[in-house]
Amino acid sequence: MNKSYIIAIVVVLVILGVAGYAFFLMQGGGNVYNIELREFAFVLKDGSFPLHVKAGEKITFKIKNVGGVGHEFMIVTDKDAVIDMIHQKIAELQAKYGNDTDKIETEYESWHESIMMQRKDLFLAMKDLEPGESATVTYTFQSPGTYWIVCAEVGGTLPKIHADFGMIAEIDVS
Ligand SMILES: [Cu+2]
Repeated sequence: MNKSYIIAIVVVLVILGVAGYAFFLMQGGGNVYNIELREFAFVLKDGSFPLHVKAGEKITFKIKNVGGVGHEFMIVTDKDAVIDMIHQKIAELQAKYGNDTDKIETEYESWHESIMMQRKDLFLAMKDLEPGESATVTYTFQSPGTYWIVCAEVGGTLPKIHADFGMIAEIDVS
C-alpha cells in the first residue's frame, strides 16, 4: 500500500468523523426526545414518562402537534402552583366577563404571556404549536428535582385547561 493511498484513507476518515460529530451536535448532542402533543396528552416516542435526565445536560425536545387544536409545551417547576394560579385567573376572568369566552381567552392569553416573564421561578420554557406544527426546544436543567411539562391552553369547560384533561408529563432530573 503506498503512502498517498493511506493519506487519502485517513483524510476520508477524518472528514467522516467531523461530519458525524457535526450531525450529532445538530441533533442536540445526544439527549434528544421526540414528543407528540395531542388531545390530551404528551406522548414520548421510544419511551414513556417520567423522563429521566441529568442536571447540567443539554436536553433537546423535538416536539410536534399531531392534534387538531393548538397546544403548548411548557416546562414548569411546580405544576400545582402553576395550575392553581391559572385556574384562579380564569375564574377571575369568568367573574368579570361571564359567558364571553372570546374575551376571557384573549385576556387569559396576554396574562399567560406576562406571568411567564414575571415568574421565571415557575416557568422555565414555553413553545406554542398550531396543529401540524413542529419545533425544537432545548433546555438544561440546572438542579435535580421533579419538573413538569404542562399544556395550559383553555379547553372544554372553563376554568379547565388541557393539563386538567391529561396534558401533563413528569421529568425527573438527577
Ligand atoms: Cu394542549
